[in-house]
Amino acid sequence: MASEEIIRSPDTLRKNRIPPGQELTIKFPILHYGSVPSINVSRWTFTISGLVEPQRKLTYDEFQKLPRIKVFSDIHCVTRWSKLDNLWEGVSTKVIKDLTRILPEARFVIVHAAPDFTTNLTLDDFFADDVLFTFKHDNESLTPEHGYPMRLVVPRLYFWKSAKWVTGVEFTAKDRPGFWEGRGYHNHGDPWLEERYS
Ligand SMILES: Nc1nc2c(c(=O)[nH]1)N[C@H]1C(S)=C(S)[C@@H](COP(=O)(O)O)O[C@H]1N2
Ligand SMILES: [Mo]
Repeated sequence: MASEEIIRSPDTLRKNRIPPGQELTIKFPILHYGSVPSINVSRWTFTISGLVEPQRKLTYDEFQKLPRIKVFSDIHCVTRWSKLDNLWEGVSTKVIKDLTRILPEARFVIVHAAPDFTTNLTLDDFFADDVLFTFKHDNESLTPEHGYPMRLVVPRLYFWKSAKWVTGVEFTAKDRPGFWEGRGYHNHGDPWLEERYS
């Protein structure tokens, strides 16, 4: 049942779905720093660290067995392209709460990804209903360029927060700018407020 349910990201219900300064594309551009990592799922792990008790490390098989959701969302890249009508399938970030206990001091999440990538989110942004760790885009397995085997999707923020090749999440009391946030991108990144650079 749960796997059939599609969560609609609220921005897809707007009358005008293109945020200010954005242009529509039907392509799916590829953007990242460094080269595409080739990931062997038999060695892939997902680590939950920081202000959690206990710390957890899941194998690919363990992660695959977690309950699944589907999310329908739009993509808004800070380089000004938007791509509407994307279907994702994977694990809701809320499932983390069933895997460990998040300590009350935790207020932020640092998402860790290959190769040496991080991005930071508040707990509210990370645990929003439409945020997921996805294996699929439009019913197809993610390609290596788009994050195989797994990426985060944060539909309500610019796409740089949607880390590809995710390796884990770290809960922290203090905010810590991630890779792009430390290189001039906005700390939050709401496309409707044009939070592009800081
Ligand atoms: N691991 C990793 N994830 C990343 C990035 C990166 O450099 N490394 N770049 C981000 C940026 S800036 C964008 S716009 C999107 C692009 O995703 P796409 O290549 O699937 O379109 O990935 C995001 N996730
Ligand atoms: Mo980007």
